[in-house]
Amino acid sequence: MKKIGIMGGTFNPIHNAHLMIAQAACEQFQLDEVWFMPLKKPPHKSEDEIVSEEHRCRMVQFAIDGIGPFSLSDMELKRKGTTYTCETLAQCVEDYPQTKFYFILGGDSLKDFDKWFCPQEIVRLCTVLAVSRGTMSEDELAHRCQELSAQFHGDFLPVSMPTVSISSEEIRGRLRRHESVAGYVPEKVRRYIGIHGLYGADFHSFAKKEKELLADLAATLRPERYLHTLGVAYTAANLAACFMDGESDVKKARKAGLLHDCAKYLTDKEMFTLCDKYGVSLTQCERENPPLVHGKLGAYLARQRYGMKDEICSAIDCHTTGKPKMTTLEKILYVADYIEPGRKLDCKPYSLAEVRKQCFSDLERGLLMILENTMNYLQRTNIAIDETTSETYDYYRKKYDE
Ligand code: DGI
Ligand code: FE
Ligand code: FE
Repeated sequence: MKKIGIMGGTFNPIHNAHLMIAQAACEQFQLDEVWFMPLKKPPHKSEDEIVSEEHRCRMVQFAIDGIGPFSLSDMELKRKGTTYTCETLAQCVEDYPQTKFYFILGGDSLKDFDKWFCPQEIVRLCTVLAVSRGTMSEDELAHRCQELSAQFHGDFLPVSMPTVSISSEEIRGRLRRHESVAGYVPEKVRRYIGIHGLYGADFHSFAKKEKELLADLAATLRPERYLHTLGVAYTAANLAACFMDGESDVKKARKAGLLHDCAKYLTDKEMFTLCDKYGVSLTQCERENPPLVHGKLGAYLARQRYGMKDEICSAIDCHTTGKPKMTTLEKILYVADYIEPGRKLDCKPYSLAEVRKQCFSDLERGLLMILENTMNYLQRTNIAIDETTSETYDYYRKKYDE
């Protein structure tokens, strides 16, 4: 029988003690998995106190990234209306037969467990693992577990943990006072908080060195997007080695690749807000089609926050739509975005294999194939074609036909 631990919490923000608790529960009860389950914002708390579900989920994802048995569960967030733990657990039990569930509970919740909604139901559905967070000694915890087990006719088992007095509240306080939270939260979470300026944190000053740049990107882009970014950087560098002059061009192409989707860490709403804030003007078509916006905003961020030069910024600016009369670097970025090794695209009429070969023998011919595929895709899927996309296609089609 599979054993799954559930850690419910607001995770506002998630921190290292949460990870240690999950790890201790995992080891001491041989759990196969631990699900981190963010809970909804109670209606009486304000947005300042509890950041959005999206931010909390992304921080959890970054915190557990690479830790095999840990995963994010949006089960509670997906439920409609007011939710109660006992109902979510009942759903788990129903959805996952042949599984034993362990509900991991921190010391303070343990004190007023009897005031929870339907505590008997929770106990009937799963074993409760109780963790003391410094407020109770091991003996007191064991005693409290016995009391609760007797009172609710269920299993309450203590998890032993070294005392770590980190709390989300303390972290928010530190951030408000612009103190460092290094060591309190995983590094990616720390960067994420800084880049988004959450909890009144100092807005992160963006990195210039490549190592820092990579760390920033890894902490903000979703993992697939980060891998795509590395693929584009790698491909762009190789294309530059083929079609440009020297070492410095290869470096430029690599930087352009790394930063080309740097605005993709934002939601559509956040992108529009930042464009307004920074005075990045958008066309009507861009307002109606958010996927078009990240190039322009990315170029702005590349210049203002990462200190990139014009050549690189203009390549980022037009990497989604292209434009007539592109420079070699602009063509390289546009093409690399399409053919990087991790891409899985709906490619018609030219297959990705064909396009890749062509790009490395004749860059402009490859570019035209991609434009043709893109026009074909946009028409088939009924997506509004941006003026610049069709102008670019017409321009290179005509140039090639001549
Ligand atoms: O950011 P990536 O996913 O790596 O790739 P990209 O920058 O080429 O963006 C691809 C997205 O842009 C995809 O969702 C289709 C969209 N797109 C590209 N050209 C046009 C377009 N969307 C509209 N509405 N019109 C276009 O002409
Ligand atoms: Fe892009
Ligand atoms: Fe891209």
